Parts: sequence; C-alpha cells; structure tokens
Amino acid sequence: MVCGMRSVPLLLVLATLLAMAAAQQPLRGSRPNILFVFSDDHACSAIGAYGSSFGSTPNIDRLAAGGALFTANYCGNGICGPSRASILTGLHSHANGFTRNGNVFDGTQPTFPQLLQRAGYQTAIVGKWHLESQPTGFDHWVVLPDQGQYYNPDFLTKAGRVRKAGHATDLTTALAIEWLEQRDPQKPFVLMCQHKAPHRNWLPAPRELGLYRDGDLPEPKTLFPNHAGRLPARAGTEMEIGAHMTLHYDLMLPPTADEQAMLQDLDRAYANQRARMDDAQRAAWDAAFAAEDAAFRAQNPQGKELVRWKLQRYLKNYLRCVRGVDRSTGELLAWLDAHPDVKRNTLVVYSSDQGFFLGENGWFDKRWMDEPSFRMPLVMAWPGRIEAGRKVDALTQNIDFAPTFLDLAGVAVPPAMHGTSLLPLLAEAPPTAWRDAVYYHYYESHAVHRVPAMYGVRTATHKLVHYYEPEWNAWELFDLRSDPDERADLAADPAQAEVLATLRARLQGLRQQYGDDTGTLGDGAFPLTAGIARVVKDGERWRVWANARGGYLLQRGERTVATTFTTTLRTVAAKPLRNGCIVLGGADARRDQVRAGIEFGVRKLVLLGPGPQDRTEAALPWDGRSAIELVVHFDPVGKRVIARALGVEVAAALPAAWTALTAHGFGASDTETAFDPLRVQ
Ligand code: SGN
Ligand code: CA
Repeated sequence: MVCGMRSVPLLLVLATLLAMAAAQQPLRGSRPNILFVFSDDHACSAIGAYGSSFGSTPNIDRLAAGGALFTANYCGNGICGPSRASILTGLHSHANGFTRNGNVFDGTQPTFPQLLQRAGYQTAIVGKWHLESQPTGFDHWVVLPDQGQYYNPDFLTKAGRVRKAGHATDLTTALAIEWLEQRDPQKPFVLMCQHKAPHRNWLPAPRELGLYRDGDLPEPKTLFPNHAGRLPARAGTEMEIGAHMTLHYDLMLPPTADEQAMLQDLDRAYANQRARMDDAQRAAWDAAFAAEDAAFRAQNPQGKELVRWKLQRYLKNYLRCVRGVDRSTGELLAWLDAHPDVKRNTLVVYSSDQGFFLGENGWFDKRWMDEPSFRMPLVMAWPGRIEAGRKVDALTQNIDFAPTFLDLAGVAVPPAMHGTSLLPLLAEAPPTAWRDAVYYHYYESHAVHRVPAMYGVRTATHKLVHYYEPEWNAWELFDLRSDPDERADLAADPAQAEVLATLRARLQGLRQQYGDDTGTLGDGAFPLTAGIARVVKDGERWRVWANARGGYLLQRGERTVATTFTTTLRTVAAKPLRNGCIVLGGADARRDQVRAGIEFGVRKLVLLGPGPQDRTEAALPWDGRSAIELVVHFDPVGKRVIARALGVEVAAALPAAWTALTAHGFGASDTETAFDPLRVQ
C-alpha cells in the first residue's frame, strides 16, 4: 500500500518526462497520419476555443485544449473554391489559377495529396470539394457535386453519382470512418473530411434542431451599422440580414398561401429544400419550428424587430449546423480513441475555408477582408508531440497548410509554393523571426453579394486594403490595436500618412514576392469591369485575362446612330481557349449586353444577346492561331446587330428598347485574349 502510494507520483513524473521527450522529437519527417477535418464558413467567433460564448463546439474545444490553437490564421481569398485550391497547392489564387468559384481546378499541378501519395501515403477525401474538376491525387474520393445538398445529398464517386439517405454532416462522417476502417493499415494516410456545414442555407440535422430553443443569443454590436462616410461599396453589398436574407429559403419559414403564390428569387428554392427531405425529416422540422413560426406570424415583426428575428433564426440554425460538425469531430476523435495505435501517430487538424459574418455590420456571408470573414480557424493536435494548450499568435495562412503537411511527411516542399511550413511554430523554442504580414486578394466582384474586388495586407497591428477596380479605386486603412472592429477608416487621415506609405510599400512588396500582377486593370481607360483578373497594355494592344465566364471591360459612350466597331484579336498562348469578343452595352451596360466574337475552341463566330438566351453562330474558317479581324455593326434604326470575321457573318435582331448604346468595349470568357485598339466609326 505504502509502496503503491509512493509509486503514483513517480509514475506521473515518468509519464511527464516521456511526454516531454516526445514533445521534443522533431515533427519534421515524422510521417504521421493526417486527419484533416474541414468545414465550410465556420467563423472563429463560433468556436469556444476562440472565445465564443455560444457553447457550440465542445469537441473542437477539447481538440484545441490538447493541441495548438492558431490565433492569427487567415485565408488568402475569402471564398470556398479559392481557399480549397490554395490549401491543396500552397499557392495564392493567381498562381494556382482558381481565383473565383466556378473556375475549374487544374488538377495536374502539384498538390500536397498528390505529393504525399507519391511518398507512400494513402490519400482520401470525402464531402465538399467544390473545385469542378475531378479530384486528383486521391486514392479514394466521394464528394458532393458543386455546393452539395444538406438533406439526402448526391455524392460523386469514381463509379458515378449516388444519392445517400441522411444529413450531409452525418453522411460525410460515416464515409470518413468507413474509409478509416478499410484502409491499408501498413501505410500512413491523409484523410480530408470536408463538411458542407455550416454553409448557407443552414439546414441542421434533425437531432440538432432542439438546440438553442430557450432565449435569445447576444446580438453583435454592429447589427445596425452606419455606412455613412464609409467606402460606398460597403453600403452596396448585398449581404444584409435585413435586405438580402430570405425568409423562406434562408430561414425556412413556411410561406402562407398568399406568399406561396408570389415567391421571388431565392425563396422559390424553398420548396426544393423541403422536397429533398423525407417524411420523418420534414416532420422533425415542422415539430421543431411550429411554435416559433406561429409566434412570428402573430407578432408580424417589422423594421429592426424583423432584422432581430431573422438574426436569431439565422444564428441558431447556423450554430446547430456547427454543432453537427462538432459532433462529427467528436466521432472521429472517438474512433481514434478506440484505435490507440492509430491515434498515437495521427495529427488531427480542424479548419474551415474562411470565416463568416454572424451579424457584424448587419451582414451574413464573407468575401471582405474584415476580420470576421478573413480569419480562419486552425487547430492542430497530436498528443505527446504537439504541446497541449499551445497558442500560436504568429501570422499564418491557408497557403501554409500544404508545406506543413509535406514537411511532416519529410517530403521536400516545392520551392514554387508560396506558403511556409508551420512546424517551427510548434517547436519547443519557436522562431523569433517570422513573416510580418499576410496577403489577400479577392476577385469575385459583381457576382453574388456584390463585394468589390480587393487586395490587401494585414500585419500584427494594421490592415490596408485596395479596392482596385476603376469604378472604386479606393483604400481603407485600419489600426487593429485601437479599432479591432474596423470602424474607423484612416486612409485619408493626414496623421497616418507615414503608416499608409509604409503599408503600401509592404503590400507592393508582397505582390512582387508572390508574383501577383492580377488586379491591375489597365490605366482606367475601361472604367466598368467585371470578371477580369488582369489587363496589360502591350504596346497599343490590350491583353485581357478574364477569370470568369462573361468577363468584360467597357468604356462609356452614348451611341444613337449606326456605328461600326472593329478590332483584331489574338489568343494568348497556354490559356484555355474560350472566347474573345466585342461587347456592346444597352440601357444598363452591366446587364443588357450584346457580345459578338470568336469561340476559339470550336472555331465559331458567335453573337450572344440581347436576351439572355439569344445566340446566333456560324462556323469560322480559322486556323486556330492567326489574328482575326472582328467587325461588329450596330444599327439602331434597322434594329440589327451584325458581326463579321474571316468572310463569315452572323446577325441578330434588336428589340425596340435598344435605341442606343451606353458603353462598349471588350469581353472574354475564362481565357486570355489580346485586342488591338477598338476602332469606332
Ligand atoms: C452560394 C450561396 C452564397 C455564397 C456562395 C459561395 N448562395 O452561391 O450565399 O456566398 O455560395 O459560398 S446559396 O443560396 O446558393 O446558398 S462558398 O462557401 O461556396 O464560397
Ligand atoms: Ca465557404
């Protein structure tokens, strides 16, 4: 007995010593398994370990307590596909080519799963992918098509498309565990378990519907922001809980018969969401929300009260989705607990593609370089090897994930990668010198939510953002020490001139370091741009990289008489050959467009518009290389538009409303095209 009592502290000391020795073993080249748990749109403010008081993440918090929490981790482009592409490649968007959702990921470029696969790892991904091309570098993949569905979703597999019964979070977890059970235990693995949740439209699983039923959640202090005096693009952003969050689709409020007859825009998708549920799932929803919905109808809140009601409904459903992701994380951790041999050699990572606005600025969604959306959660735990409870305050970024995983596996990090292995930050004595700034570049302007394109820099103390599209050409500067909520833009404050100059130089330095020459849109000759990543003046010629379908750059100019537009266009080598065209803008130049040009891949002369479905085309005798003279004739009297190239002609009728042009310029789709100056006669 005495002996036993004395041996307890001794054992403890021994265990501690062993743990310390383990913690000192170098992580580099240790070849652990990597279990990467990843969610979609999970803001740090909804994770307990980051200080959230919502109580939604006990398992992620447990993971963080047993490992390292990165407190200043950021994405490089705050939207889904681009963040995922950066994680896979270790590159910022301009270099991996995936600058905006809807791009097609080039899976032939080096990615960490591919390099680990070559180094003897088994690689698997389950859940949300959202990169359009088929996954490469994975031995096993079962992914959601596009955004995927919450209820009874389809999955894509090597064998085709299958529909699975259940909720996306539960199914993704089950797919992960199923793969863990049947993998080859002789080899190390990377498993990416990627949830759709808590992405819009925030449909939790039935078992989470009972959470947060009592009382209101705290409101953010900027729920009713004053945009006066601020960047005009902020007020124009379409992500207000009040104005842009829909009652039926987003918040699943059943429409009344009258409302049903008049459902508009996204709300029309309410019925599909219901239709995907089976009877039991639908009954669980109805039971969970019946009283709340009845109270809403009885009170009929308006104005600020309606915003408050929407915030509560939104936040609670978002947090219920988060709890599902957390429960999944707990199930994966439990699987590891039940397999101690695997657990001993497994690094578990938790992260999400970007953050999210949970009512700050009155907003939902992301995209802005503001902290709520720019900041990404990152937890890394490997008991005995990474010190429990470690906080890493150094500036880190999603481009660092790939180098970190490669470094762990002892695989040389390709020098072209932009990111840096994070392993030194986890060592007993972290480096004293580390990067002093992170870079950001968001491109998806004039798309859903209307957030302007921007690039910027964040240091430990400041943030500088350039909204570089000619129509804005504005800067914002924040001092994060005195103004963590980024309310006071100091860009025009003379007292900050020196800080501004230093940060502009730092931003320029980062753009050079990463080789980012996108976000330069010419010399302002084309003030209206959308879907264009770069415009370079090459002598008299314009080289235009359209990183979206339907990209354009326009100059304003009223034309009420017959006018002929002429240019010569060329494809630029090594880019996908989509199209280059002349664009004519009607009453609303952004929406009413005629696009006349060449579809390079199929060698056709094509006229698109003026209606969204209008298309006239003819085969073009083109050799696939030579420059093409393109002529477009606008005839407001004869109500016709005619395009000519290489002796071929196509024409389309113009409706009566097209009495004049308000703008004209160039367009391209997902390709780089060179245009000679536009002749207007
Ligand atoms: C969908 C959402 C948007 C969201 C984008 C991008 N609308 O279009 O609100 O910003 O995805 O999200 S929805 O009604 O279809 O949900 S991302 O995370 O994939 O980048
Ligand atoms: Ca996302």
